[in-house]
Amino acid sequence: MKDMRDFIQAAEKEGQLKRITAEVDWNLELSHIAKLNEEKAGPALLFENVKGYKTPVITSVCTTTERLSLIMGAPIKSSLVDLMRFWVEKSNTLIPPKFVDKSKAPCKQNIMKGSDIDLFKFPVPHYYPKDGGRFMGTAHFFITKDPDSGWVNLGTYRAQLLAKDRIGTQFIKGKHADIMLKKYAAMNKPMPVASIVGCDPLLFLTGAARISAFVSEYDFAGSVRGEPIEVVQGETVDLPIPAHAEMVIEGFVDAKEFMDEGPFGEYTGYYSGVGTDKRNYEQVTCVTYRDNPIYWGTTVGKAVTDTHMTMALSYGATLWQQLTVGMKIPGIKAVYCPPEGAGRFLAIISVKQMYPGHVDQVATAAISTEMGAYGLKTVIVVDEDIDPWDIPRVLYALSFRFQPNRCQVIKRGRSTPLDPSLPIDERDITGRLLIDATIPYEWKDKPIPVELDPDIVKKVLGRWQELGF
Ligand SMILES: Cc1cc2nc3c(=O)[nH]c(=O)nc-3n(C[C@H](O)[C@H](O)[C@H](O)COP(=O)(O)O)c2cc1C
Ligand SMILES: [Mn+2]
Repeated sequence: MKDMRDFIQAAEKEGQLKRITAEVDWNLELSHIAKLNEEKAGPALLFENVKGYKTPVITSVCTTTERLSLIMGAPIKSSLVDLMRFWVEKSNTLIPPKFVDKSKAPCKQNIMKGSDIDLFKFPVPHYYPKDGGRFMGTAHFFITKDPDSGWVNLGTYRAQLLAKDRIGTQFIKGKHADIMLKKYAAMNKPMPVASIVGCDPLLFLTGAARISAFVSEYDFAGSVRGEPIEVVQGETVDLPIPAHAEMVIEGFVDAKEFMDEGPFGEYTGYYSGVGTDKRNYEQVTCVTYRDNPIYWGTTVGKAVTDTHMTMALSYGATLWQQLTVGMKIPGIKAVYCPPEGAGRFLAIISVKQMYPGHVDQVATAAISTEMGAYGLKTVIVVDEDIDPWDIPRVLYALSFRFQPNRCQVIKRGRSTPLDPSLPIDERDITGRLLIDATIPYEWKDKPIPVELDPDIVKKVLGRWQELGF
C-alpha cells in the first residue's frame, strides 16, 4: 500500500468502504454522518459530492480493527492485540525512506504558490457545533526536522483553517514538534513544516504514535511496509515529503507569532481551547496536490472514533514494547490500553508473577515509559490467567483480588492539557493510581480457586446430548 488510493481499493474489495453520492454539506452535516456511522462501527465513507466542491472527502478510515489490519498489512480478522504484537515486532527494525525524483512524485502534479494559495479550495469540514472554525488538519500530520541532528519527525497535531494561507497548530508542550520549535526559536529562525493531508494511512498511524524521540516515524513505517517509504524534496522547505500524498501544505511556523485557535471537539469528548488560547500557526508558502485529490478528515470527538482506535493500537503497542524490549521486564503476558480511554489514560497489564514486588515493578515501570510518563493516569495489573482486554475478567479481578491498601497513589506526573478531569488552568501535572488486582506472590497461603473436576467434566460432556442439551 503506497497511498490513499490503494487503501480505498483494498477497503472496497473487503466491503469496508461506502461511497456516498448524495450531496452533503461540509458544514456539520458531513461530520455528523461520519460520527453516527462510526458509532455503529460502519464502513469508511467516501463523500463524492460535497456541496460546493469537486474534491471528495474520506472519513472513518481507522475506526475498526478490520481497517487497521488492512492498513498494517495484517490478516483482516486480526484483533487489536494481534496488531499490537505485530507493531512490537516491526519496531525492532527500522527502514529509512528513499528519495525519488519529482517526476515520479504524484504529489507534485499541481502546485500553488504566492497569491494563488487558497486553502478554501478544499472541502475542509466543520466538525462540531462549538468548534472555532473548519479544521484542515485532523487525519494529517506535520513533518518537521530537528535542526541539530536532522531527525525527521511526523506528528499529528490538529490544524485549524485560519486563513487562505494559514493553518493553526497545537504542539502540546514536550511533543516532538514543540521541542524542535523551541530550538528554531533559540536560533531566531522560523521552523520549516509540511502538513500532509491524504496519504498511505499508515503514515497517519505513525504520526499519532508515540515513537521515541530521535527515531523517525518514516523509518518505523518503512519497517511495517518492508520497504522504504518513497519521499520527495519539498518545493519551499527542506523536508522529505511522501511522494504519493494527496495534498501537501508547506510553510513555516514562527515561534514568536500567535493567532487565536480552537476550540475543537477533542478525543476526550470535550472541547479544548475554549476561550482565547493563542497558538503559533503555519504561514503557508506552497501547496502541492495530486490530480483529482482526495481530502482526508477524521471526527476526533467522543470515544470511539479513529483517534481512539489509532491510539489504542499504537500507544498500547509502544507501552508493551517499552516494558518488554526496552526495559526487559520478565513475565509480561500482555498489555492493553482500551480505546474507550483513547489508549492513553488507562492501561491494563497482565503479568506472570515471578518474585515479590514484581507487580509494583511493572506498575511503576509503566508510568515511567515514554508512553506512560505522559498522561497515563491509571495502571491495573492483573495475573497471567486474565487477558487484559477481557474486561469482564478484569472487573472480576478488581472485585476479588484487588485490595485498596495495595494501591499506590503517585502524586505528580506529566499531564495532558486536554484532560477534562483537571481544572482548565491546572493541567500540567496529574496524579496516578497504580492498582494491584493480583493475588500477592509472597503469600504462603493463597486462596484456593474453585475448579471443576476434569474427569467429571469429561464424563458429563460425554452425556451432554443424553441430558437434553
Ligand atoms: C486526530 C488526532 C489529533 C491530535 N491532535 C493533537 C494536537 O492537536 N496536539 C498534540 O500535541 N497532539 C495531538 N495528537 C496526539 C499526537 O499525535 C501524539 O501525541 C503523537 O505522539 C505526537 O507525535 P510526536 O510523538 O512525534 O510528538 C493528536 C492525535 C490524533 C490521532
Ligand atoms: Mn515523534
